[in-house]
Amino acid sequence: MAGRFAFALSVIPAALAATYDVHVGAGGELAYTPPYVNAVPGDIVNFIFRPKNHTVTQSSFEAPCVALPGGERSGFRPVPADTPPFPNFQFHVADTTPKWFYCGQTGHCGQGMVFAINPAPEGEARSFTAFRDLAIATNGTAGAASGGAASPAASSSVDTYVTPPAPKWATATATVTQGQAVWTTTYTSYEGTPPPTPAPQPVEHRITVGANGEFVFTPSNIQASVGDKVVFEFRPKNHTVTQSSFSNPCRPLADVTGVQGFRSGFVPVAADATTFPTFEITVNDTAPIWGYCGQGNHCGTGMVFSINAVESGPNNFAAFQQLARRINGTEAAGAASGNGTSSGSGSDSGSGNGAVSTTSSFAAFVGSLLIGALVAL
Ligand SMILES: *[C@@H]1O[C@H](CO)[C@@H](O)[C@H](O)[C@H]1NC(C)=O
Ligand SMILES: *[C@@H]1O[C@H](CO)[C@@H](O)[C@H](O)[C@H]1NC(C)=O
Ligand SMILES: *[C@@H]1O[C@H](CO)[C@@H](O)[C@H](O)[C@H]1NC(C)=O
Ligand SMILES: *[C@@H]1O[C@H](CO)[C@@H](O)[C@H](O)[C@H]1NC(C)=O
Ligand SMILES: *[C@@H]1O[C@H](CO)[C@@H](O)[C@H](O)[C@H]1NC(C)=O
Ligand SMILES: *[C@@H]1O[C@H](CO)[C@@H](O)[C@H](O)[C@H]1NC(C)=O
Ligand SMILES: [Cu+2]
Repeated sequence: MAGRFAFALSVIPAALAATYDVHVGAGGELAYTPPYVNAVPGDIVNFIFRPKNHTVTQSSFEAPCVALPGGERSGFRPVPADTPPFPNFQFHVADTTPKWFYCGQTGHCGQGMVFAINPAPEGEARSFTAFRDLAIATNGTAGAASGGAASPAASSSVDTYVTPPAPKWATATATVTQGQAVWTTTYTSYEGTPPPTPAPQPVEHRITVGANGEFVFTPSNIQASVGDKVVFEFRPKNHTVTQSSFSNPCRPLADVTGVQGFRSGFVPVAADATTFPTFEITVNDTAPIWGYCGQGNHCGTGMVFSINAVESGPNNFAAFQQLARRINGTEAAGAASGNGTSSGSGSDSGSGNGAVSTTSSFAAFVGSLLIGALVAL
């Protein structure tokens, strides 16, 4: 295992590898949360065992509640009530073929306590719901008769994918003092979001866009204080920096909320360029900021970034990137937030309202960041 881990580190660019936290039995429920993830080689699925006594045991699709010979298994992980830190078990994703798991505790699998990595989309024969239904139908026993393919009829209309809930936003005001300037800001916040305290000494953060020809922001998730600047530096190809929202990673913020987010527009950079154009925002608010590249399907491959994501909560950077990949850069996450209008197709529709500087001097752009009550992000 250690060897495999080292191998993964050596060949997978760190920025592309994601770790997905999956809670096992959260809230006393017989469920994995989220019930499945879409992952790419190099990613890690980090199972966190909550109280009770569960397992993570690999199975086949056909026999959801039977251990797969040679498969991964955590063994029983008894956890007394309310005793963090919780034990964990990691599964290293080596390929994109679907992987199926269940809890081996008596009766749990038969009640639908199953998990999948890279299941087929809902509606198809080997979707997560079809797998879960099969576990329930066989009541935790031997699985589908004669190991045949699952009947698509086993798939119910219940969509059990749990998109992380939209955070409950609150509106707060704070008096912000920075140097000579004092102003009252209204900002959006939720539990875990720090107050908009300006950095004693504003910092300039730099995010490289498309380094080494990869569809990636480097770094892709930063913490910044009020007053800090974030400078995006565009590398060769033709990317954008476009603000979006957690629930709709690949659509401009304005399309979803009506709030004009920042956007760089397309910034083509020649392959042999030696100076790199930049696009800059000033952080006015510690509420999380989400964004993506609007070129082609870059967003669908995970070309997204966040600023001040609350990593301890469900709406963390990894969940955001996973959502972008899951929807493959296309429509909104249906269940995510009540009014998901879903017309968009992950694009940056125009020149944008930001200024792109072709030198390293800063454009005088201040991001219009999530001011006011954004109830449905
Ligand atoms: C956990 O469950 C297993 C299987 O039912 C059992 O053998 C083991 O004693 C349990 N551990 C605790 C601490 O309850
Ligand atoms: C399912 O299995 C449990 C034992 O795990 C048993 O008590 C229960 O009666 C079974 N239910 C059905 C519908 O077969
Ligand atoms: C950059 O991409 C946009 C959108 O695909 C396209 O309209 C534009 O022509 C591209 N620019 C260059 C220089 O390739
Ligand atoms: C954003 O920050 C600037 C100072 O960097 C300040 O002048 C401006 O009023 C802030 N905007 C809001 C809406 O708070
Ligand atoms: C993702 O979208 C691209 C087009 O943008 C398409 O070519 C590709 O097949 C899609 N992949 C999946 C897994 O749907
Ligand atoms: C959400 O959609 C419903 C009906 O489609 C509409 O009545 C409501 O005003 C919408 N809410 C928002 C915040 O757009
Ligand atoms: Cu791009």
